[in-house]
Amino acid sequence: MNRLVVVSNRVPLPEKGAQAGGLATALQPLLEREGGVWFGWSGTTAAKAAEQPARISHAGRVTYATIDLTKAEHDGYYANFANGVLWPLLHSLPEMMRFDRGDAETYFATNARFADRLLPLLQDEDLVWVHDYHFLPLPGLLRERGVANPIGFFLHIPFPSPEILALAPPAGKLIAALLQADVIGFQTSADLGNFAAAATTLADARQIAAELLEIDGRRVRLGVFPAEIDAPDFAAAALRAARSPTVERLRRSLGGQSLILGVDRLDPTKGLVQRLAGYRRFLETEAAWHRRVVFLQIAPVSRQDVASYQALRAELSQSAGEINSECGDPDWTPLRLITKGGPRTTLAGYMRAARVGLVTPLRDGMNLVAKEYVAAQDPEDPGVLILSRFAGAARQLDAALLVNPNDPDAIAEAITRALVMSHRERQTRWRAMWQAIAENSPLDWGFAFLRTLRQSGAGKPASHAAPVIAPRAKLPVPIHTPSNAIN
Ligand code: GDG
Repeated sequence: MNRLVVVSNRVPLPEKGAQAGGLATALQPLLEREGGVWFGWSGTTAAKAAEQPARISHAGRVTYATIDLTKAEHDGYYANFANGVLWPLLHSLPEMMRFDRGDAETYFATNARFADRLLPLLQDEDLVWVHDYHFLPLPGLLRERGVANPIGFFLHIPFPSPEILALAPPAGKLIAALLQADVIGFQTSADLGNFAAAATTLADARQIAAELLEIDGRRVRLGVFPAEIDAPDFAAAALRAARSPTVERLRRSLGGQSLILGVDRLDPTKGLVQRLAGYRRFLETEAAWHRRVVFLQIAPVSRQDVASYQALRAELSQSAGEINSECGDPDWTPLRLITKGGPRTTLAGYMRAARVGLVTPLRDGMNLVAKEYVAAQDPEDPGVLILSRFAGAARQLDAALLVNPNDPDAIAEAITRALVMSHRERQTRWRAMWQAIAENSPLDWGFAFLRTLRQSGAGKPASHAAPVIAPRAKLPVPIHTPSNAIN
């Protein structure tokens, strides 16, 4: 096996401990088993850009290589462009986008600095696997620096229609640079289809087969690789955790009430505001369930250096306070909103204790929490998953109660339906979902991608002769956006 070099914005440095987030959940098992280099941001901002090479540390078979960001890079590349423009657009939430040309320039320049720092770490036989929206232009920037290794790219989040992506002025330039990868992977076939449409309309690619593009005489393979969890392993962890003092304490605190559970990074795409509205509607319309249910929403704070995330935190706290003060009673608090994270194994135990798993993102690449909730259930007495139809996971978990997350009434109705569902229906639905996830694992996911990358015939220098991005190129003028882009 060739050495694997993974590039992702955040690197789960062992000394920083476990962090909430799907990318690490998906990738860590592969790196730990196969070994390799994990390169990205240290999570630290420094006063000025250091010229020295990436900082190296080792744990097990993994070499971690990280660089600090300057304050300006952090703001322009990470907070404003990656999280303020690309994250909402790729989730088809354009009204949340805040574009500034200077941020876009910093995004490209910071990607170039990552490329410069990665270059000396690369060896001829390495497979380079770049992850997520922080690094859309990195494949092009690496080619421009003469990197001929196979380069794969995986997008963990959804890909929108070209009309929505085109709302970001540098959309065409981003796609052109990304097309310098040999394999580009997506969570669902819908994401892949949207990307193919963007590649042919916003860049000069030609689609020559369902999963094959051609550009400048090179072929770019596309593929669908749904991110997975190790379901049997998570089930075993949930069973163990269910007997732990922490989970036992939660159970005692419920005093026989049914637990409804949500676990999400505190992020606008996770539909938390709409979810609380749905729960409130349930409380308003189902007085018979008062004192018989408790909704625990665990929402570890995320990206608190981004202003819109701080605003969301405040908004959620306010709605939670209103629900408890207006729908609760002196002897009953219907909602517990916790913004602290916890060990993943404890979460597994909570999931097992929950009668209802409420997973209602407005849009989500996959949503591993949905799969974890299924895996955590007691097969003899499983709970019910309520899942947004706009999560990638809904394609595999179609036996969940699928809802439109924008519709509080639909969420309220699904909660009632879940609470009264017969034992038999719960088991039938759960078995179908378990079958959909039990055979897969994050290792299979990683190997499937890397197999495709190795087989793509990538890495031949002749095929990557022409640079696509001139260093410090000026941003192109905004491309034409169809007038019916979003109504
Ligand atoms: C991105 C995409 C895609 C949650 N709280 C804690 C904690 N978690 C763990 C969960 C789960 C993971 O974090 C979250 O994964 P998701 O997939 O649900 O969501 P994102 O973080 O948005 O992930 C997503 C994913 O990448 C993988 O490709 O599915 O669409 O957005 O594993 O259990 N873990 C710990 N403490 C917590 O408090 N340790």
